[in-house]
Amino acid sequence: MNYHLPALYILFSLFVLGCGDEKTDSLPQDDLCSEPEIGCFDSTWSAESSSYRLQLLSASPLLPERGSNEWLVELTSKTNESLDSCEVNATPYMPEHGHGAPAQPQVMKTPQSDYLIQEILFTMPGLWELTFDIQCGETSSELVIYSFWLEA
Ligand SMILES: [Cu+2]
Repeated sequence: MNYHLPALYILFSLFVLGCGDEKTDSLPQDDLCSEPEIGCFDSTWSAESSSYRLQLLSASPLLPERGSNEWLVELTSKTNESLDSCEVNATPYMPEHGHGAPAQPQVMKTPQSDYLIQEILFTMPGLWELTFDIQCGETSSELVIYSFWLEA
């Protein structure tokens, strides 16, 4: 597994998106989301449970697409302490359709204690809900949820 791939993808994506685009310093996310009231994808999203916070560090592709997506997330306590010996599971779900993804994403802890989530399979446009099940040490697990609208 190559932990440096997401960064390369992002650099490449920035280069491609930057060409011929007036807004070279920011991604035209609003233009790409037809349902801002539901929630456009935020490339700097963070989400919390009562004890934990997840922060997206990078995504490949940079904006989610149908097919396989890869996200790198940082797990900390809500007081911003780094955490060790935690297990993270991610489950995609479409609440409006009542179905999930055809396979469970693979989660790999990186040497930096971030979590690389691979094979997040978005099969169709619409509202997607990512539920992250976080278990640290002997404490009971908590759920962190992030939802966004996936464009066609
Ligand atoms: Cu669906």
